[in-house]
Amino acid sequence: MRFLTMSIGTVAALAALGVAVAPAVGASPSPSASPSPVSLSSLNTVGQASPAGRHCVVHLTASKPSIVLSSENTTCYTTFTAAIADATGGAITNAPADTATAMADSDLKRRINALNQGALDQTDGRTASVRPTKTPQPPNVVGIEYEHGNWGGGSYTFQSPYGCRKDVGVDYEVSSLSGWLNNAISSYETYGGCWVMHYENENFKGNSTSWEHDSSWIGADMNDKTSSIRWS
Ligand SMILES: [Ca+2]
Ligand SMILES: [Ca+2]
Repeated sequence: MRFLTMSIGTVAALAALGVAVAPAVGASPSPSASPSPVSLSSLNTVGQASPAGRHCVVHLTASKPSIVLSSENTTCYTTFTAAIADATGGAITNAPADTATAMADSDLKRRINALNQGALDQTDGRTASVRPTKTPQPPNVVGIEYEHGNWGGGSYTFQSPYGCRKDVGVDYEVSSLSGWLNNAISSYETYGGCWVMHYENENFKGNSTSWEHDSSWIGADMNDKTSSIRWS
């Protein structure tokens, strides 16, 4: 059961921003299944039929742990396989092409979590050994957000330099979603020892979920309403 923080006042209708961009700069792995990123402008907005290219990766950085989704930090692909290859820095290139199949793969989850050094034990949701890296290591994943329930449909994978740390209140946050992800999230997962909280409005306002690891269904109160997210 989730605790809901009731908002006071009128909730402003948040239009999908329809970001029009070129593919993000940078070397992304190019698995054969989907070598080319697609621009955010080619993706649909909420309520339209799902086109190809709905699997996006958001690149969070230590220097900017709080972001607004934009072309500067987001790259989208036609398959989940390609998105996970990007998000893991090329460490995992054989994730299933669709999310529902991928999330039924417990070994895939283990491998994603293994990116976070020493972070395999999530029994208490935390790991003592997760901390800023001293030496270069592969990118981590803090969470994946899904368009539909049961981890289906399009996806947004949030890549980070390291997982969530015990001594940090909020490790990463997105203050404003955009494109099709805004008001579309129906299920989610976390990795790297992170918990996630979803908020109805931008800037962490309005109703919210509680801090959770994952959910196959965000619940009727928050379904297709999330506009900002925090990981801790
Ligand atoms: Ca949805
Ligand atoms: Ca919203």
